[in-house]
Amino acid sequence: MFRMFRRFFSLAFLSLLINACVSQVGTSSNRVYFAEPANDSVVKSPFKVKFGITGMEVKPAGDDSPNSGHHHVLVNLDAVPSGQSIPFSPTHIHFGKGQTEGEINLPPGTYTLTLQFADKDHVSYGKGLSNTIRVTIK
Ligand SMILES: [Cu+2]
Repeated sequence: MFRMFRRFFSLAFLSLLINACVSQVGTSSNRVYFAEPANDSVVKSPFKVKFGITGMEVKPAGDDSPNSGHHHVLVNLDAVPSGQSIPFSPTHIHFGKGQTEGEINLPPGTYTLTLQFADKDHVSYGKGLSNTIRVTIK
């Protein structure tokens, strides 16, 4: 009888462990990316940016939906660490209406653009929900 219990509990534990692994995988598949422009492309200003996302929902700033937020494009800046607010500045562009595309105007040169996803209060989800490309404006 005791052995059966032990077996049952170890099986239950094992399935918990597997569940934990599956949800881990689910979390790490959340990502953001530039659908446009392509990395290392040469574009003319103003140029169109188009954002892609998996595993999260795009909502306007202030919206309380779980697992949601809005996009930001950071110009020549690294991802904002998780839990830090994204400042409002000319190089921190907020798409706070929940836009999934937009237009950016920059003088000629080569730039890094970092797409950064953040919550309803503009608090960053960190590097895991960011993606950096390089573009040259001619
Ligand atoms: Cu924002």
